[in-house]
Amino acid sequence: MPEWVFVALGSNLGDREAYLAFARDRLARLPRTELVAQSTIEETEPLGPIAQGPYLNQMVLLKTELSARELLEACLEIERAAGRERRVRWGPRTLDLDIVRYGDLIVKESDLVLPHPELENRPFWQRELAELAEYVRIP
Ligand code: A4P
Ligand code: MG
Repeated sequence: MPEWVFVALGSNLGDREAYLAFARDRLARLPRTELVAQSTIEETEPLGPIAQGPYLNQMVLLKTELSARELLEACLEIERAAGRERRVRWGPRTLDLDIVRYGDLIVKESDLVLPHPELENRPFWQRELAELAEYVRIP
């Protein structure tokens, strides 16, 4: 059974629009996965303790038969392909992909937490989720 999944895209380095477009394209091409809808792109002030430039944020709705862990691996691979370097936590990045919700799945592992724990602190994620919610239909 495919699952409805919300993935957050963020970029605050380089050609931010292009990195988001790259991520959408790569997510849409994943096996057993359909990109159903995308939210509007928002420019947001950086959250967290690190001085850095503003972000472009966007959310996409996927319908996928990949497991949460397979999707996480795919997201990390797409970040690497976008030249992402992991230096400081919450630091500037060409591309960040976060799985915000994977259906109703609840996970609390060291390398995967679902729903994403920052959801309640990020009004822009909540707005984007609300925008996409109308596309979720029982198959
Ligand atoms: N990980 C655990 N749960 C998840 C999940 N649900 N989705 C693990 C994706 N990854 C998950 O991430 C570290 C590890 O988190 C991953 O390897 C994965 O196993 P990372 O991307 O290397 O580190 P990070 O992004 O620096 O930290 P983190 O905790 O993911 O932070 P966020 O939430 O990504 O925040 N300001 C604005 N305005 N907009 C933003 O989008 N983003 C951040 C980064 C900071 N400030 C921001 C924004
Ligand atoms: Mg992240």
